[in-house]
Amino acid sequence: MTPDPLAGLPVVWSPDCLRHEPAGEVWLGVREPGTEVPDRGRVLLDAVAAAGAEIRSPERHGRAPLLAVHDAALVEHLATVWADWEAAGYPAEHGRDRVVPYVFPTPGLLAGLPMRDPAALHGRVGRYCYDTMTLVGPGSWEAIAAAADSAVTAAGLVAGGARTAYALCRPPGHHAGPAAYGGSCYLNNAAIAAQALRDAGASRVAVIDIDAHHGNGTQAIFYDRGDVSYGSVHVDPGAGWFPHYAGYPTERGAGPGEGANLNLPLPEGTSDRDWLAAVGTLRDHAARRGVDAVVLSLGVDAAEADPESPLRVTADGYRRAGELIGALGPVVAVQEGGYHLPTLGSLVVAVLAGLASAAQ
Ligand code: SP5
Ligand code: ZN
Repeated sequence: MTPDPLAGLPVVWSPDCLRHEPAGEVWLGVREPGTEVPDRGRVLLDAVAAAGAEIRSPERHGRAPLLAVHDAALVEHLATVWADWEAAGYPAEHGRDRVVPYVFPTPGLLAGLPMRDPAALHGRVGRYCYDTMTLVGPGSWEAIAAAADSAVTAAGLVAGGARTAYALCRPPGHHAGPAAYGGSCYLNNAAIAAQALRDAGASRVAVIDIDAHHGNGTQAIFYDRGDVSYGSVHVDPGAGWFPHYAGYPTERGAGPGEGANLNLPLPEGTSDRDWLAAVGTLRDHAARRGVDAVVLSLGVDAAEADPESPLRVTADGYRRAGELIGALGPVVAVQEGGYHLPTLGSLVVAVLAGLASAAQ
């Protein structure tokens, strides 16, 4: 590899992305340290800077790009819930230093009744959240907004002619749907970037998701649309993996989006050969539909050493995935998962180097 494999590659980064400190996740009733930690941002920044990338700050884009893919009520909830939680005095109670819901208005609870807006904040916080692993604390909103701004800024660079741009953002986004957050995700940065590309004039956008988990939020946002396709390779939810309820191959899109959604679940233990074959299938699917710009949901948690998935992709596999996807067209890469701090930086650099070499 050349000494500066990412020379000149624009990377959009805000230190505000460090301000989200979930301080754990409640997993099967027990608060554990959690893996979506601020150090992920620091490690990634060090790695791309050492590889010669050009670091720049996001512009502030306000709420419009968020509201283009999310319900206003979800955005308002995320922007205000921590202040409300604090004002209501919960943090002073033992262990209640983060927002964690306890009641979720599932279809079974509502049983046909209309949705309510409960009076108690602790009743209301389950309304937009679907798990116990996605905590909100002081600084979370600043990071969530900075991550979305980074994605929009990276999309703007590509819309303006850059062949590749990378939004180095956290918290990640691909599990966040139109009106729901979970899976360590709050707003869907990749979907926001894809819609920003559409609004900047790209007629056909392909979202390609190589995070180890299915991006149920991105799928939901674009499920009935033909202008933004979604393809994902991920560990098989049918074999017991998050997000459990989505990511099956029978989910192919609806209405004008029929056939635009492609899920390729893989068994535990899958390594480079079969994983890259699936990435190639995603590329072919996007190419067949026609693509003006690509959004790459860039999670590297399918790596061998990652604690959150049983896939076994190597750094070389990631570089080759970058080459495959970079050949499709201009790419906005948006950071998703990837949790093994010692290798995280080199894995993301490998993908970005593959994208950059395909763009030559
Ligand atoms: C963006 C992203 O990669 N989100 C991944 C969310 C999946 N989290 C599933 C968590 C399952 C519990 N983790 C077990 C850790 C064992 N202590
Ligand atoms: Zn993941």
